[in-house]
Amino acid sequence: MAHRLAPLPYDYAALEPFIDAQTMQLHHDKHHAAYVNNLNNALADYPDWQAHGVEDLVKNLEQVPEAIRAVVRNNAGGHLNHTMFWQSMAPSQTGEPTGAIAQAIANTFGSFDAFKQQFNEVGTKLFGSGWVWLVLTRDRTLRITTTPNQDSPLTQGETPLLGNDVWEHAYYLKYQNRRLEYLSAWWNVVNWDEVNRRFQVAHPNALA
Ligand code: MN3
Repeated sequence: MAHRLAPLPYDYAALEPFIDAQTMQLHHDKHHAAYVNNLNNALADYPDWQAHGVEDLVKNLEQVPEAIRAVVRNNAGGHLNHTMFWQSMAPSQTGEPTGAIAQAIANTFGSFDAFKQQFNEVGTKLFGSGWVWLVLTRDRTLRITTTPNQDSPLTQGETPLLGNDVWEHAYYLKYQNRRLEYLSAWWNVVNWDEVNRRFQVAHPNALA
């Protein structure tokens, strides 16, 4: 059972002017596709591992055969992270969180503006390629964290609720070296309905 690249849930140009169509096309059709292909190639000689979903793979990396563990870590992680990333964005958003996650963010970080500022700062300071995340920890608190490369917070037992890709391929065509400008613009396309859905699954008892 091979892993598949799902189509983008919107047009390449749907997130303009915040993320440009050419970046979206290359990012999805080339970068994400490569993670999927590399993962399938790595698993080709390991039929017992082909039925595992990507979440399962990144949660149980230590059990993956050592010969393919690094490739699976990078490419199952890349496939999972990008699938979440596309779903975490949408056109015509308000730029403001709603529902239970809005309340939880305000309770944890003081305000949405304070949260955004902290998230942008952490994303700006991340050295090299990686992701900045809002996660739900094991003890069900919200936390901003980063992972290097294509690592998933799931490997550390934390549940990713929202993540931004700060690899240069995610923004360089439009923003060049101005990562903070990209991080700041990105809030305009965050799909808070999807973040709330994930929050609900991860923490069904959170107060609305
Ligand atoms: Mn990427």
